Amino acid sequence: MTARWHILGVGAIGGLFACRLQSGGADVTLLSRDCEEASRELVLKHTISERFHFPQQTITSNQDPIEHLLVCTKAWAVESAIKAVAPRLSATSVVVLLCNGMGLAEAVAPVIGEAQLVVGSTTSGCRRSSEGELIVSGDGSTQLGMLDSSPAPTWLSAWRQGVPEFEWETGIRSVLLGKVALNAVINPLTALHGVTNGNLMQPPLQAITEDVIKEVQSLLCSADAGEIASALPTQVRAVCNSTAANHSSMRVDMESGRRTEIDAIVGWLLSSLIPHPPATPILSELYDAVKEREPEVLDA
Ligand code: KPL
Repeated sequence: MTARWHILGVGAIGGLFACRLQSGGADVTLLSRDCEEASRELVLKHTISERFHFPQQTITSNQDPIEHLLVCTKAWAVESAIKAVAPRLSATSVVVLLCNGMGLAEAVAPVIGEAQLVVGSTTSGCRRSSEGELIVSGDGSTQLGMLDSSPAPTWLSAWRQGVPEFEWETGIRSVLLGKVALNAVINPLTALHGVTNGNLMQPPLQAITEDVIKEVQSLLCSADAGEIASALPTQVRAVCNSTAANHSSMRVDMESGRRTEIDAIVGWLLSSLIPHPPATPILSELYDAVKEREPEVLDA
């Protein structure tokens, strides 16, 4: 039977996964906050250019049940976005969070009732061109899993067929911790210096990148995540190289005058990972510098 997926948060990553799931055989509908159009075309440019067509619903216009919901909103918008569709969820629904940052599952759990919550991580590189096309700069890898380490569910077919380097992961918390550590290194530096991800691997920013990696490693080691800490330098290098031309999501947000995900990324590492974190002066300074640049009136 064809799986039905609704996508909430159709930015670069949400759009990319909408195309990937449709390619994998799923029946995909886009959810929009304000767009009245009943359908939408997305153009995906990778090695070739492809056009995908989707039905579209405004979040509140339709009350049909949602079977599978993929959430790709900004971290700070996840809770309110899911609240808006919560009446369409039931005990048989699946909600997949594919967002940057940590602490989101805990915030969302009370909102989704008995629906099943799945969390995920991707290192896929994708940006939107000024014409709105989705430009893929790196396939990356994508993992989904449940925080209680449940084995793979039966609805993964479209993911396995449409998403490159996809895996179901029973140790998803470690994957998310690795990703938040990676984002804590790459995102604030690229945003504050206005550079591409690849620039972090070259002088003059290579030295500060290495210093930030060391501070993030010290946080991870104090939280008994030594293995993730050891893998971090290689991970940062690999992602900076595979998405070298990319603007990180935090850079894009900052340059567009939007709220960033600094709280769910660096804020979480500094305040929620462990009760008594070691001193991380550079990371704390980066956090403050990004907060200073956040717009005063936050968009929703
Ligand atoms: O997740 C990302 C982001 O920009 O938020 C990376 C992996 C750094 C790719 O740009």
